[in-house]
Amino acid sequence: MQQKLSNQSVVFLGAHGQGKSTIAGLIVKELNFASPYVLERIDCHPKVQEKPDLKYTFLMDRIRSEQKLQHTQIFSTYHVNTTCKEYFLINVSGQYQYINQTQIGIAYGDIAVFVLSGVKDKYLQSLTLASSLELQLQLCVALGKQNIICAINDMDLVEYQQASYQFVVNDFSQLLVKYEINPYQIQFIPISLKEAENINKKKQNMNWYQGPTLIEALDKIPVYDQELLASKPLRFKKNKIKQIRSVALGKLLYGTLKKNQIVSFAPIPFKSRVKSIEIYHCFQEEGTIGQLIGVHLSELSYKEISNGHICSDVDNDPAQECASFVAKIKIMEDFKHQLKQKQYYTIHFFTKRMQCSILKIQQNLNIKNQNEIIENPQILRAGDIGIIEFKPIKQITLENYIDYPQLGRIAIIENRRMIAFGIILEVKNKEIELKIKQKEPNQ
Ligand SMILES: Nc1nc2c(ncn2[C@@H]2O[C@H](COP(=O)(O)OP(=O)(O)OP(=O)(O)O)[C@@H](O)[C@H]2O)c(=O)[nH]1
Ligand SMILES: [Mg+2]
Repeated sequence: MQQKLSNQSVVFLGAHGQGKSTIAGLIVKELNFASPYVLERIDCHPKVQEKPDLKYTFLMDRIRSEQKLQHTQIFSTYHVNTTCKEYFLINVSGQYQYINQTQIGIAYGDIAVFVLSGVKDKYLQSLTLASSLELQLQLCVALGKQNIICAINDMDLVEYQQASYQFVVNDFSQLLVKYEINPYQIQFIPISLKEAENINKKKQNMNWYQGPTLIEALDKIPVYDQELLASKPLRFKKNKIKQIRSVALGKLLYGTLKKNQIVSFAPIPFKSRVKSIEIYHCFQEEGTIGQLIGVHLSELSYKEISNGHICSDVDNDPAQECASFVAKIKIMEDFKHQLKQKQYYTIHFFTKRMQCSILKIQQNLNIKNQNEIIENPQILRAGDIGIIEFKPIKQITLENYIDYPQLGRIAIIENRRMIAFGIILEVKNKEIELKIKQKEPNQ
């Protein structure tokens, strides 16, 4: 019997137009997962006939408006595998206006591949406030994504010069250090769309580069302990990628999801039965941790469950609606204002982003005066570590960091910059009474 491969999701990040979709498409092509029929159809596209380089970009950017405007708009995925791992490639947009989609991608990704341009001006442009590159890196830090790879693209445009590569490596390393990431543990790979340089195979143009290719670097990233995650109560995050009848699409984060299991989708108060489980167009008896799966439900339709709803087992620690939560957060050193009680802030959770008000600042664990703890302070400033109680303005399901680490992390964003990040210590839930959804009022 064929051995089951472990799976990981790879999200491609970077500013707009740096080549994220192109690199993801090239990986699909290099691993021979692109169907000849699809490639033939793409070849006939007038834009591809004008500029053949777009062929692999269009493998990921499949929607007509994306192809017309030549930028990614919505989250798209592709399923590929190498000899040692299965990958879900996640393609997101680099533009700030689609930050919700980008956040879903970051939350789902086990490995983040930052695509940076080797062309100095294009790279420097990607670091400006208008681009969302730094915010993407901040969200990776806040959501605890530690597996990062940097791909330096466009090497053909700088004549494959090592100096251009080195400039980006040195400059981006400084940004990584700012967020306490050790650049020596990160692989920087020079790549190019032309001849698919250093994607799967090394070509002759960059003999000065001795490191692994992009696919080798992905294969080297260790896999997480799937058994440990599967032993916890069920948590499946629903995401609005596609809307087909009563199929909930999302990622299995913890526990096991089996056919005929009775589940609920917090915060809505209805139970449902899992009719079938679909993984990349194949029906399966149960879902595997980390995979992006489609769950066919009886009684509930996709209209009732929306983005960010959490599916859990009704008999084993069912998820609830959050009334308020206490979080320990660290405020960034470059935050120029103050965090005050009763003010509203936009918080990015694993599931979605939402406005929350500060109910109470409980403590300031002032790191500048190591031993001092200030109880009930009125404000928090740059560099402080605080314990704060927040109240979300709308329905949301949250979990504490100890029980469900992936669901217990937060980032506070203001003016396109992260101003604080931290973990959820305690969640005060509203009790939901679960009931079966009745199709007819009298049934
Ligand atoms: N010459 C050259 N062009 C490249 C390379 N990689 C990507 N491009 C081109 O750069 C353009 C933008 O690429 P995309 O893959 O759409 O960029 P993106 O990062 O996905 O952009 P958004 O989806 O808008 O965030 C396309 O026209 C590609 O053909 C490369 O290595 N060399
Ligand atoms: Mg794109």
